[in-house]
Amino acid sequence: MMNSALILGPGALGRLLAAYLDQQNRVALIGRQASSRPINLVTPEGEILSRPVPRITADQAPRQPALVHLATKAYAAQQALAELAEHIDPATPLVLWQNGFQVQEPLTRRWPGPVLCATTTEGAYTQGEDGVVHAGRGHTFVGHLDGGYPELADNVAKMLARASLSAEPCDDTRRRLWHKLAVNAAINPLVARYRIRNGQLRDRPFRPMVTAIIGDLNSVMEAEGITTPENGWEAMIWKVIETTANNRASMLQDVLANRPTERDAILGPLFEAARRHDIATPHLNALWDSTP
Ligand code: KPL
Repeated sequence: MMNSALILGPGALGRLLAAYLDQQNRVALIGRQASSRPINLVTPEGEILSRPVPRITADQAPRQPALVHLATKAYAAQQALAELAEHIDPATPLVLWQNGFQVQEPLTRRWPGPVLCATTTEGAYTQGEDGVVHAGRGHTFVGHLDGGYPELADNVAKMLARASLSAEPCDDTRRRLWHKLAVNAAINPLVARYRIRNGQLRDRPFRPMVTAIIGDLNSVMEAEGITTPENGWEAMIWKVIETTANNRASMLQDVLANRPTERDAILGPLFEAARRHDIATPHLNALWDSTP
């Protein structure tokens, strides 16, 4: 059942998934333009690999794919899926890879087939028309928002792991999404504003800024009842900064490419929660004002 998966969205994450999954499964990458050029993957070890992934447009999609990985930006997800939905079986399982916590809830409720959410700390950026640089190895959790479809989540995690993308199924997806959102809130707006790689956050003058943001995140998460990561927020966030030190975060890539950013999807849910619980978030507010 796991062959012939579709990956919707030819950005950094879509190309990364296509390049890795292609080794074991039949996959196609869907974008605005079809192409017969291979995807060039630069591995974290610096190896350059050419992957002959078919690149198609939505209207060329097979009617019954085994699975669709939705790998677009959060703000583009609903529209991209609506276009693909005209061509595929509505019972097709979906895996949502978006940052933030804006599309997961509505798409899970609206899509007729099973919907899983993936949260990943893989670091990747695009290079030219056909390339992707896998800048930092991360880990992916995959599961349904309410803990449903455990077998499917297990299969998807195994498929990723077989393709050398470290992954595991989870039954606490909501919590994992909030954790990833905290990571993105602490890293992405700052690196986008100062146009730096993730690892530079470890140095002055950025380090105290990250620490202050983590303080605000801590209050919001506590009020929202999100269980703290095993070793605390600081440890989790600094670990991702460490392992993706060489990466240009997705929001920086957006700014450099003059694309809209995922500011709303990442910071929006935090502000909503802060408002609900009447919590002051001065450092997050400043981030909002300074994020494109
Ligand atoms: O998710 C990411 C992103 O770039 O959006 C991190 C984990 C911060 C890696 O850069």
